[in-house]
Amino acid sequence: MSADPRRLAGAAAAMINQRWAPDGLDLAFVLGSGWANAADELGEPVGDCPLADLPGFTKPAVPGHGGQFRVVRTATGRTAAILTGRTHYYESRDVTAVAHGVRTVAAAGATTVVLTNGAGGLRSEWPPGTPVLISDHLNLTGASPLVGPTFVDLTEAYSPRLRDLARRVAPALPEGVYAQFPGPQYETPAEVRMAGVLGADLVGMSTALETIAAREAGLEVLGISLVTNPAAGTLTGATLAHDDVVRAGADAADALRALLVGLAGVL
Ligand code: 8IG
Repeated sequence: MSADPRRLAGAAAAMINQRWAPDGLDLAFVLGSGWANAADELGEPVGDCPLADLPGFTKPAVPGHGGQFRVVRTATGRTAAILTGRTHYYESRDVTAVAHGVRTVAAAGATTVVLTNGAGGLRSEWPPGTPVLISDHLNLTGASPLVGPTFVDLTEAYSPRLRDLARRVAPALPEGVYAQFPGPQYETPAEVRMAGVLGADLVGMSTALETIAAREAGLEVLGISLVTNPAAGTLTGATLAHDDVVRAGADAADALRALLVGLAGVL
């Protein structure tokens, strides 16, 4: 992505506002692996288009990831964007492309973003299908979407206020630290052990970089992982397959839909 990132996000935001949200967005949901099936019922549809039709977005390359942009009016009368798909760092090591979604919804007026993902879980008490609130992250990509003297505070990157609201909807939601690896390969068991020693409870490939960009853009962030597989080596003998990830999402769809609808009611 060579054009100025802020101008490109502004162009996408202008199109969104003109077509579907003249008074601006209030919030946005980015639905990752396993979550896209849960997009229905978040609100009354206002309009939608393929993500790739908006300036600066490209088609998601991953099977099991959707690629739609949708605007809905929630039950509480708020205007929400739903992105069923995202650009991952591993696609072309382009952090600007990774940040484009959150920058766009911020430019379109959103003040809150719910970032969801599928992740490997390091805790045996979190079987596949368990949603987990992200309390903090380890950015192990060696990359950042920020350039220049942009000293963004990440002390409360994952809003304690929004985590409290989420627990009001789903009191049993556990919390954990999300470590983002660059991918696309899954971790080795040794890398998972390393992440555990460093304090990680979840391993993934998307959300830390997006959160950094979202905080720079002034968005309040709620992060939720769906554990779709035990992280490599945490179950003896098990190997990782993308099909299992897709299946865990399909199996959890009803519970995730209820969680998202509940969140839409309080955010
Ligand atoms: I879904 O086990 C999903 N995404 N890094 N490791 C990493 N990303 C993931 C995993 C996993 N499962």
